[in-house]
Amino acid sequence: MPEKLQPGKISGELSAKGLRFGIAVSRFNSFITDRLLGAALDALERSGAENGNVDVVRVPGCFELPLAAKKMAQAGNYDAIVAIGCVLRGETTHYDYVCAETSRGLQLAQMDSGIPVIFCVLTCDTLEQAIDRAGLKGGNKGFEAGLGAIEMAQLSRKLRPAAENGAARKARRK
Ligand code: INI
Repeated sequence: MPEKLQPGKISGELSAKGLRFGIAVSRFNSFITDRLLGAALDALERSGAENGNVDVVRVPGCFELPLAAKKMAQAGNYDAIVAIGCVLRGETTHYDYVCAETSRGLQLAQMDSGIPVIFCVLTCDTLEQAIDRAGLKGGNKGFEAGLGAIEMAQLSRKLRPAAENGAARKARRK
């Protein structure tokens, strides 16, 4: 590492105050997704999110998450979206199609909209693996997703085009 060069450090702080969040939740495997949702809301609340700034949208299954996430992101009302779901492997190849299209669609949703979309979709071989990640041995991936949404929302504000930052600065001065 060179000794003199001090690069600027840009990172998103973990404060949800004043930020707006949209959460899309799959009803399929709701035993798991409700626990992920609870933990995501807990992370937002503990980090300062305010009533009225968080909306939850329910969809039938993971396959429907990308469209809901994209529409929420494009609505212009949210600083970040969290997509919550759980896919459990069955006896057929259905699992593979749902996992592939859900992850691909959610990535497209954030790349098309420019709004962070956090991937909180468990893809597990067994129910036990999912339970471990929804509040047992493996912690709760919903809580991590909530923190990820805050960090990415804050970072996106810092990385937005200079013209928008100028407009925002002007608006704050008024
Ligand atoms: N949806 C899930 O969210 N998890 C699953 O495990 C699952 N399995 O296994 O079938 C699942 N299927 C439904 C799918 O997401 C769609 O809702 C359905 O195909 C209608 O488009």
